[in-house]
Amino acid sequence: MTEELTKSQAAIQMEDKYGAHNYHPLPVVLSKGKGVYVWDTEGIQYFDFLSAYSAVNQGHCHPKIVGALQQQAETLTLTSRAFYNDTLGEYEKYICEYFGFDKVLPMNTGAEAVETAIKLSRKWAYEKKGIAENKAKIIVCENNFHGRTTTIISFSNDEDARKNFGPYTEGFIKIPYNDIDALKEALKDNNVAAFLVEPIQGEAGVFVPDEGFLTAASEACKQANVLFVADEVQTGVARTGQLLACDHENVKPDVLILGKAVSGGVYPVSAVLANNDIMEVIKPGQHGSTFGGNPLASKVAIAALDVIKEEKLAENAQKLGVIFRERMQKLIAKNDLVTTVRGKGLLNAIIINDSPESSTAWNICMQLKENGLLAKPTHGNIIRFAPPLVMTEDQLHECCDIIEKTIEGYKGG
Ligand code: IF1
Repeated sequence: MTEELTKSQAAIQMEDKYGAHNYHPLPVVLSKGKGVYVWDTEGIQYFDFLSAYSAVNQGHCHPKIVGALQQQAETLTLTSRAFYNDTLGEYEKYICEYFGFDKVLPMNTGAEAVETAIKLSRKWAYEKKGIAENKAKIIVCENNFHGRTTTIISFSNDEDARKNFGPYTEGFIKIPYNDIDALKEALKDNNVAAFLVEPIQGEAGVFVPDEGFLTAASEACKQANVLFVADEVQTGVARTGQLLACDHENVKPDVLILGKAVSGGVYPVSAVLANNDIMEVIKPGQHGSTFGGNPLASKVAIAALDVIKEEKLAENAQKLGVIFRERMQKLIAKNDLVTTVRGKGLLNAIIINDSPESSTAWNICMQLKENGLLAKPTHGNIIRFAPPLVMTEDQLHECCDIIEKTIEGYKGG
């Protein structure tokens, strides 16, 4: 007689049988989320220390955001842009004033917003900068992560992300991250339209550039009449202790890319913001999306961004981030399994003292799960820690206790 499967086992089996195997999730099956907590199908509670890759900054199922979704869902969900509606203008005004830009082009996923920014930058280069058609180039950084579309993976150097997805889109120049001299050298090419950069490289392993890099990069781009395009899909919306990671240096990008926590993880919402001299190159029929800027997305995004300010989540991320890194430094001082902690606000990572090819980081995450905290390695031996920004100081200490207990008690294998 076959043994009765648990709900979790059944769910995993179904995904394995019917779903593409494009992920390798930690073996936990979640069925409920609230604030900083998630519960699995067996009712076990965990601290969520990934926040759906920084989409759930406001905490799971935030009542104000869910309420906005529910109310609009019973009113008007989607009109397409073939007609006007009574929410899009309100949302566009709200988000432009919120981030300080003249205009927004609303999209749905982060990758779509990155693609939009690439198209916008190229069009600006041809029609405003005067670069010869099809000659525009965009500078990107090694070890970037900007999404998974064919054009975006064309300038990735992550073999898993790009191998056998060719032929690749041309027109990208790769430079080392955090290397202002390499950027200045690349900017000598008169065909450069834009510099596309993550203010902190998330997927690569939470690489924080040197203090002043963003300022120097932005100024070098201005000198070269090149657009400074900040991909804040993961670092934006208060995650790093400021509203935007660029705000740590008071750098204002020419083009701002947002996603993830713009909706608090309740609905796919992304956005590209720029001033009129750039955004005006886009004319009717030249770009769009069925769901882009729909009434549901608009109301959810307004509520999600309200929550960030009302609950002072950037300030909380800044404060708790300092505490977190101090706690990790104390752990590093007494245990050589962890060598480094790095990050800003509540976007942090620890480096495990083992080869990237080892399964140590994965095994530690499996043990963290057993101890009530969910996190996942980014690359190899790096574990990203990104809890919801609504976490309290006491909860953060409880999580650090779990991490400490897990590292101290790790027996390998
Ligand atoms: C996956 C990574 C994080 C992003 C930045 C654009 C996008 C992302 C800076 C695209 C998306 C997600 C994608 C998800 C895992 C996650 C991720 F590990 F892939 F790199 F967060 F670090 N710019 N990041 O981080 O946004 O289209 O996904 O809405 O693809 O595995 P998206």
